Amino acid sequence: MLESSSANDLETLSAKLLESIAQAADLAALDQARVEAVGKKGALTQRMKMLGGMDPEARRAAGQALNLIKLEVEAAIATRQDELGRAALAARLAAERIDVTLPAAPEAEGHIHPISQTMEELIQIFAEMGFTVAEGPEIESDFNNFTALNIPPEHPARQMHDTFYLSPDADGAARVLRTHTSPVQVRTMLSQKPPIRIIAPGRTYRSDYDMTHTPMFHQVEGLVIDESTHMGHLRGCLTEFLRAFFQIDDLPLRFRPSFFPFTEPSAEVDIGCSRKGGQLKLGNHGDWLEILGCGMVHPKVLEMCGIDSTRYQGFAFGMGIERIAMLKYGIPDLRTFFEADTRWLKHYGFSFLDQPSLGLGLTR
Ligand code: 2NM
Repeated sequence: MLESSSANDLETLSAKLLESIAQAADLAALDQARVEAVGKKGALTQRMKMLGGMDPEARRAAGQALNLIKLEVEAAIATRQDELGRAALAARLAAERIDVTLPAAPEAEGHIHPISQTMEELIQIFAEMGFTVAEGPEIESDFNNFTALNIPPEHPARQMHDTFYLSPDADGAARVLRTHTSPVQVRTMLSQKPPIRIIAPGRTYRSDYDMTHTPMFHQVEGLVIDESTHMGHLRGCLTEFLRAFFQIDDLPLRFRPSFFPFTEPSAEVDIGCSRKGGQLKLGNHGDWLEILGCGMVHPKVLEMCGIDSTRYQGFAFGMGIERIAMLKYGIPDLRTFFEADTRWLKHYGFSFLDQPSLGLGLTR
């Protein structure tokens, strides 16, 4: 026992413990070395326990020596722990290194649908002319969609095979998928006092499907009501809009007499074009292309919508958004608008980062 605490023996033990601490390859090995040195049954702990059986002289010398070794061992453990921690961090940093100079991985890019783009463009133009955007539900009452617009019961638009009829509402009133956005104008007239200056863009539905018709399509209609609004205002407004939208400053317009139940007089508007070589080109080229319908709001419509037709008058117009989008952007086939083909969208769609200039070009 006494022998095992000799100075020589302690030196050997100390060297052995320090060596195994220095050699510990990771934190687990280091902890193992710590347990073997200063753990409950560690070499130093065991020797400390032996001190009690020694005579005082030897105990003091051996105790001092053991304490020194213990301090040395504990310092070595702390040092090695620090080294291993740094090495682990360095390894992690090396493994997780990011080269910020590498080009970004390509992202799938979305596109704005031509209908959305066209709506934004026309809203911008009408907004600059003082119009606000009005909206309404796609499921409408028969009254708002037909009756208030002076559409007679025998009118073809009212036929079952032209309109999507829904089950009646709780009060038994007939309901339809709106066949135009005019019910939005009806709601506006019923709820607001003139002057009124709104456009109503949105989805509309008709039971029709062929080369040039889809059961769901988009319209924008406009309504202006004031005390002295006249057809000259209608002409000026539509001229300004069509020239701004198609970005053709000298685009000619032609108003032809027509008929709608909700306007009197009514007109259809043609814009100048050329069809030379089977290619359609808009502009002042002598030929004409029908583009929209319009007229002065029928007094009966004003009255049914709660507006005094002896005091107020106004104009309205309506056009198909697919149609003007096809003309502006050279999209040949209507049905492709609704096929959700991402290759088509990539070709005809618009980038969020590359918006063409919009509006009338006014400075704000
Ligand atoms: C058109 C053509 C002519 C129109 C009329 C109205 C209302 F509600 F004020 F009576 N809204 N829209 C109208 C007039 C629509 O689309 C070709």
